[in-house]
Amino acid sequence: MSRQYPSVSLIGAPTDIGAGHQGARLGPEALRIAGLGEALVARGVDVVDRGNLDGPRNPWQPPVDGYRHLNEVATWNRLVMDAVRAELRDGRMPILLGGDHCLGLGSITAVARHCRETGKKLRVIWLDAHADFNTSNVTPSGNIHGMPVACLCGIGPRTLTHLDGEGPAITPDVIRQIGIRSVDQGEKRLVKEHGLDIYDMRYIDEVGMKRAMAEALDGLDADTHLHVSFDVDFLDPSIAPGVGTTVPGGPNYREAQLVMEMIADTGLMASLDIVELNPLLDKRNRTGKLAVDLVESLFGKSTLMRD
Ligand code: NNH
Ligand code: MN
Ligand code: MN
Ligand code: MN
Repeated sequence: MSRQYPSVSLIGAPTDIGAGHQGARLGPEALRIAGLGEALVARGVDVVDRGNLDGPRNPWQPPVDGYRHLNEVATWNRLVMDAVRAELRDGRMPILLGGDHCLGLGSITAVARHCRETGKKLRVIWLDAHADFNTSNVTPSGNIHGMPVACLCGIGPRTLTHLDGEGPAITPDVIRQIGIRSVDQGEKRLVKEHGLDIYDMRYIDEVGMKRAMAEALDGLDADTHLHVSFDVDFLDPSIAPGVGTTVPGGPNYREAQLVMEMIADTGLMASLDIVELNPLLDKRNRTGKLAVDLVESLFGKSTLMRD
């Protein structure tokens, strides 16, 4: 028999408020059409689709003081935080359907709070081509989807670093970043300064995905809440073209599967973000379907005889 998973709630956050391309706001529908809910039901998971959150539209303005759409980003993230928090309080597993990656801020702020309240340890696995550790001083774009990790660690504007009225959600030691291959100039200095644990593509080339993931997942125990923040641009663009910021040289299909399978093997994943899918840049929802395929593996689909 397969492992028991907690009940899942799908939460759509249809916005590209933090991105430099429009189209990620269509991500939740593309994931639904690709069969995300049905695929989880087929895995024996109880799934409820909560529908979409309703936040401000994208005014498509240039950055102001190094931030594009700061107020709208804060509003969307508060909505996400409250929705994720409600599901966790109910003992359910929230799956955030983005939307761009600025929403990881709201999602993980809620998860971190839940962990403080329940005495759980938190580990965040951040699957991405980018480190998302920019600040208004160093960002090349002003796009806040390049800043959520810094904000979560308390580096950023107070509206974002204190989203729930409390202090920064996490410290850098909570995070493991996998697949990184595009870090901006000033961002490089910041990630070093703050000691971020980054398994970049160079390291993965050298030691292999298996060892990189084993290290990233080291030290977990039954009291750990594992949060996975899956930026679809983590994947190599040859298999996942439907994202706004493609970076060549990402994990191939098998490497990506291995990542998901090794996470599934821990049995500890308790919340998930799927972000940055941009159906307008995709080919026949291919990237959406691939994302669903990989999420199925997060729920144990391709793991034989280990349940
Ligand atoms: N680092 C770039 C920036 O801050 C790109 C960020 N884009 C992302 N991050 N998709 O995951 O503008
Ligand atoms: Mn819980
Ligand atoms: Mn990202
Ligand atoms: Mn990215």
